Amino acid sequence: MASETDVRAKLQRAGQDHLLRFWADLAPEPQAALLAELASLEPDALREHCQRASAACALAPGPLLDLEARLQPLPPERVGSAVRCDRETLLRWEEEGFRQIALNKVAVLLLAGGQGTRLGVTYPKGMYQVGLPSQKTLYQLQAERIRRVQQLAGQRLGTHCTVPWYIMTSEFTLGPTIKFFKERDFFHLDPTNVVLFEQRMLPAVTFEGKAILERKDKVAMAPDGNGGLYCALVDHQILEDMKRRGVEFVHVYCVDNILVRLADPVFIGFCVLQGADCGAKVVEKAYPEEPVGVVCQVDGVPQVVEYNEISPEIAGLRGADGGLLYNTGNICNHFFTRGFLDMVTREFEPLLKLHVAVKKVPYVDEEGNLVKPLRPNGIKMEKFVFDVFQFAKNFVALEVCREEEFSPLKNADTASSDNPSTSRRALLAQHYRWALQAGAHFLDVHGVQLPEQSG
Ligand code: UD2
Repeated sequence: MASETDVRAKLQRAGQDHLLRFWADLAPEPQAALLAELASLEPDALREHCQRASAACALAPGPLLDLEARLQPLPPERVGSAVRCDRETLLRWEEEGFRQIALNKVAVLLLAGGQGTRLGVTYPKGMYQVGLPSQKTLYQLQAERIRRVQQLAGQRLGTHCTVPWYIMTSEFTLGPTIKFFKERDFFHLDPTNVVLFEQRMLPAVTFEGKAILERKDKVAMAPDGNGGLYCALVDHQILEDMKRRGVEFVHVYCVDNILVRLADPVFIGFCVLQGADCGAKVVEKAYPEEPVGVVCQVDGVPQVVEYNEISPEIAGLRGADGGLLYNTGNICNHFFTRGFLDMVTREFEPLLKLHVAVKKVPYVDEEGNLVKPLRPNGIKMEKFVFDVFQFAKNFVALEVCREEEFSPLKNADTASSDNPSTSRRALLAQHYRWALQAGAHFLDVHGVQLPEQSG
């Protein structure tokens, strides 16, 4: 193990030796823990990270400047619609998707390294249950959908197939997620087909470019954003694992959308038949300020402009038909070929933009007292999963029906939208519609048929 002297010298090189200022106060065990944490930070990378964070924050967090002139909606030839296409086309996409699944060429990859701060839970969001009668959690719903899509593809094509489930976690979510899956017998999935791996963490930094101590013996660290995926794929040899299994297409999605369709055959089939290397599902934005990224073109290249980086003026622009000009809302459902991911990890990852998030980061002050700041005091730097779209040779987007596919759980019930109640209602309404379509009637307690509701 590295000695205190070595670590102190490294930190001095990085201009960060204040991280050891409480060293003399610590007992041997916390000393060892702090040393281990600090030893893992490479001095040049640490110095660069801190300088970059402070410089990027000084520049101008918030709406990107001069965006309006550089922004355009996606050209129509890049966008398909599962809402407006004819039935035959939809069935063709679906058939192709099922075929690829049956051939074991499709995997799903869950981004589950987030901290769920807005929802206010201390455990991974996937373990949350929104109060369904079945009491199922988000993880359970997802696991069951994987089993079902495997079964449907297998039945159609007479094979026995597997959709491996890759789950990216972080220091916060790995341990509890593994425990949760083990205790529930991996929801009857074969554990060898559930691959959990961990993304990297980065220090939170003050506006002056100093890494923050959250305790005398602990640096304030945060996951490096869902775009940390690309480093994590390399760190844990995930693409090699995919190759070994014959996986060619990956459906990447975020943990909190209760309606998510894992390995959605329509989406997979659409992207494969378009010859896409990269794709995104979109829904029509509900209102200009909705917290979803906008899938569009910047300087003629497909990109997502995140909701906190677009100005209200641009978000509110209307087209000739009166609808929002930038109405293709990102629902964090992405399609990548393994080849594309391989290229990104080898060539493009270092070019990914670092996005600045200014947050309230608890810290210890000069006297060693724990402070919970009332105002933002720290910078967290994050990469975004969709920032690789610009490197695609053939990017496509597929519009899907919001009611059927998107109801994210972001907030606690105290907020008016994207909360446990809205998620619960969205799923129950979907099941109600399915039951009606299958010919079911709903009766009241007296056995009288209830009028059909729109959902
Ligand atoms: C995400 C999209 C946004 C919109 C919205 C729809 C990004 C960057 N933004 O915004 O454009 O589509 O979802 O619901 O994708 N995560 C990690 N590691 C991290 C941080 C996050 O795995 O370091 C995961 C997180 O667990 C979640 C997903 O990424 O599954 C999205 O993260 P979020 O909820 O912070 O993103 P949000 O709602 O700001």
